[in-house]
Amino acid sequence: MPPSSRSPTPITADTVRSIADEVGFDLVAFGPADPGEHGAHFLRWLEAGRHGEMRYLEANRERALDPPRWRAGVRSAIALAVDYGSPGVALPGGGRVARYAGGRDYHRWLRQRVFALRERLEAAGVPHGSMNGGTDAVPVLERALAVRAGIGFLAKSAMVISPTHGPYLQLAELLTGLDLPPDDPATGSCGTCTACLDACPTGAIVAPFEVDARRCISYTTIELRGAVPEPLRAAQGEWLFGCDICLEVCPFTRRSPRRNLAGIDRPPELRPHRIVETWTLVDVLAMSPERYEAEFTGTAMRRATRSGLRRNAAVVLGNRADDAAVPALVAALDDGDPVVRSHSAWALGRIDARHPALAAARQREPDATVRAEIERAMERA
Ligand code: B12
Ligand code: SF4
Ligand code: SF4
Repeated sequence: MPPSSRSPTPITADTVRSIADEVGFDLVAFGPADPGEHGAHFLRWLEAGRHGEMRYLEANRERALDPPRWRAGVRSAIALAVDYGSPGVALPGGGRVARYAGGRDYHRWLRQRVFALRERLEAAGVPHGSMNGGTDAVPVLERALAVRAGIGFLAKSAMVISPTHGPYLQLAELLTGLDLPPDDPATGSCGTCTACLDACPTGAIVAPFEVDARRCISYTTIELRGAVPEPLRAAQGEWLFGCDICLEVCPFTRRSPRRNLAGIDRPPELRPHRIVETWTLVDVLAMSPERYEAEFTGTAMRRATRSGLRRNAAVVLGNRADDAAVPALVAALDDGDPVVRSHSAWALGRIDARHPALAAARQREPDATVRAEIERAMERA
């Protein structure tokens, strides 16, 4: 049956809402299945190169602008969100992790909820194969769909902020051929506030509503492979994975019902992972491929890769300038990964630029890029 002949809707909007609630979504709203006026902004952003090396965004461009290319016949988006607010996530002894990545990988459990919603709707009469959805790793502009459905308003930090739940929202969506009645736009706005623009340590929020990913710590610690640009390393501060500063300073953060829930009081999928409860930055820097596979599987932190996580750990150790990290950084100057060697040299240079291990490493270093990094580290003396 072609999608256009599916009206009237086989189930009511209230039924969809109550199923979404039952499968575990905190917010649900209906809106158009396309990004509308957000599409032009996305194109300008891509053309300005603000996506850096995230080539998948270019590759998905057509489907993001025109979701029926992803699933024929879709008309309405069921926009969904889960509040993941928490008091903050840090390794013992230092090294912060963005809240969204502190527990089990949300891509898995949230996608399962989207699929559960889809199955329940199919059982209720919505034709099989007429819906498509997911979270994050989907070729749609999730913020655009969420804003258009009324989950929240578009904030100057580029976050979608719910007037009732704040910015700590994981977004998901199910695109359908149903004619669901659109919800009203969310109330609220940033008004005259500029707290996130002022607080962003790298100036990544280049204008209200616009983030240059190349400067964003979330990009440099998660998506970027290879070296973190030197001028951004000090600004990375304590962040081992991701960054929450533009959310933490936001007055709407107070609206998150889960923001003060710690440990066992949290829903199981949002509880802190054993890595963030027991590992140190030195453990991350020194982890073997086997330990990485055994421990990071099932976490969102895996996105950064073993090399990226070890690189990030070196940067944070350098920023902390803790003498206790020196033996681990010295050992890492002999690592097989040139990215780890170069960032460890940078970190050691910040703690003790006269350390004899730097001069010795320069002598034996086979990689010209790493050698140059060691020399810059020694010049700080
Ligand atoms: C690529 C990406 C990133 C990149 C680029 C982010 C960016 N702001 O551009 C990087 C790696 C930097 C990143 C960082 C983060 N991300 Co991210 N990211 C994505 C991803 C995969 C694609 C987003 C994208 O296409 N960006 C390109 C820009 C142009 O589009 P956009 O961010 O959607 O912004 C829209 C609006 O800004 C709008 N717009 C902007 N200006 C204007 C002006 C007008 C007039 C109009 C009409 C529209 C408009 O146009 C854009 C398109 O709709 C989405 C998942 C998805 N599939 O959508 C998650 C997603 C956006 N990220 C998310 C999160 C949680 C984060 C972090 C908080 C993670 C962290 N703690 O480290 C940070 C926040 C940084 C920030 N302030 O944005 C959530 C956002 C949830 C929310 N409440 O908004 C998403 C939706 C993932 C999810 N499923 O939950 N992310
Ligand atoms: S996530 Fe951090 S670096 Fe990125 S825009 Fe927000 S405050 Fe800036
Ligand atoms: S900190 Fe202020 S300007 Fe930034 S998103 Fe929150 S309300 Fe908007």
